[in-house]
Amino acid sequence: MKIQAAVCFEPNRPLEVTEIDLEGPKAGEVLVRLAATGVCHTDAYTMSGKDSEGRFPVVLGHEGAGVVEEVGPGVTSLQPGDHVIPLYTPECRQCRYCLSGKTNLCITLRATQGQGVMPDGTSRLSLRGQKLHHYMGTSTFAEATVLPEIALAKIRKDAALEKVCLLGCGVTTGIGAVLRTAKVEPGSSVAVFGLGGIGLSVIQGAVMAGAERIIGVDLNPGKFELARQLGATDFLNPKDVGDVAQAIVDLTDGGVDYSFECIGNVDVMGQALACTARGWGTSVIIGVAASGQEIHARPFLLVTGRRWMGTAFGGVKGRTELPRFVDRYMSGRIKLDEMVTATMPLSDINRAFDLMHRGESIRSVIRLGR
Ligand code: NAD
Ligand code: AHE
Ligand code: ZN
Repeated sequence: MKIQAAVCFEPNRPLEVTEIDLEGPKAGEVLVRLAATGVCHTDAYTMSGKDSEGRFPVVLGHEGAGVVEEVGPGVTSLQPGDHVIPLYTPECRQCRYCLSGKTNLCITLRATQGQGVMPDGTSRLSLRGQKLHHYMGTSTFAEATVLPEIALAKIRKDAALEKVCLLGCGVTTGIGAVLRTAKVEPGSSVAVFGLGGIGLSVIQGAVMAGAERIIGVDLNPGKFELARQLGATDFLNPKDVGDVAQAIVDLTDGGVDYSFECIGNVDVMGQALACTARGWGTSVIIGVAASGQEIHARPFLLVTGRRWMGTAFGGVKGRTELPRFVDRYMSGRIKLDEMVTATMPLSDINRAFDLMHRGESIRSVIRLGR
């Protein structure tokens, strides 16, 4: 079928919105008519050429929501008309990782996903006969996409797809990092480095966990007001303090209980560890750093009882847990509307990246329905 999609032909080149071909679903696959997609910093990261798994030409996008249009042979859990959120972290419920009870990092699709192809090694996307790569197994910057059944979370039909698309990455990642990965306890102190879509969602999670003090850190003071509305209690601009980690240690009588790096800056990751409390402080890396970069810290920080962790998709198992995240949005406990700072058609998608790079958006949502 012919669909409109935003194609990234090579790194650092604006996306081109054009008509492409989408092949129908094969065995175990599902064709989804996308209604909306958010734009996440990880899309910009891959566009920058710094992602070692970046494959071009490609249809980017991984924060979508839509409606099942067709299912391939053998698909049993979904049918046309179902509302779904694509999952870049699938859930096969059969692999060693799914069965471990310890992680959300299903392995079943990981290798082919990283190569930009479907599990059978081929692509469903092409332009005038030229193969286009899939991205993160989702390719949501398009009117429709094809995914394996195990990479779709079925959700209730009364939730606005233009909002719950944010649960396909940013908001789930931030909230999950707090509740699933760090397991923040009531009364805790928390520092959040970077107040974009991820950092603000960490703040939401920290409020849900009952954290008492939530310190937001960002170079852009324009991010502080929404952070305050969502529950941050203190703010620090690294430009105003010599040593951010020391400033947080001083503010909290020795360091925070938990910190979260939501930028992708390896130096800040070190600061985020250093600002946690001796004995139990836990720092969680969420930001994605460019290929080849490394983190550094004095081992003494770990010897003296701090823990350094990381998280992907907030440790959340999408098929099992996303329906409850949608329920929490519908009952007002998860804020999505506040996170959407711009909504635009696919033809304007490059503006979404401009807004992100200028620090003028939290999440832009691209409307994909005709
Ligand atoms: P964003 O661009 O919306 O927000 C980043 C924020 O960091 C901005 O507000 C910016 O002003 C701030 N910032 C930049 N440099 C800073 C510094 N040195 N000190 C303080 N603040 C600084 O990005 P986002 O969409 O929120 O994504 C954040 C990071 O999380 C990215 O690296 C993204 O790739 C990653 N991410 C990871 C996962 C995961 O599963 N681990 C999921 C989604 C996104
Ligand atoms: N290809 C990248 C991997 C980047 C990465 O860590 N991605 C996160 C999701 S970011 C969503 O916005 C993730 O899920 N990681 C786990 C995984 O298996 O990829 C690189 O840097 O090589
Ligand atoms: Zn993302």
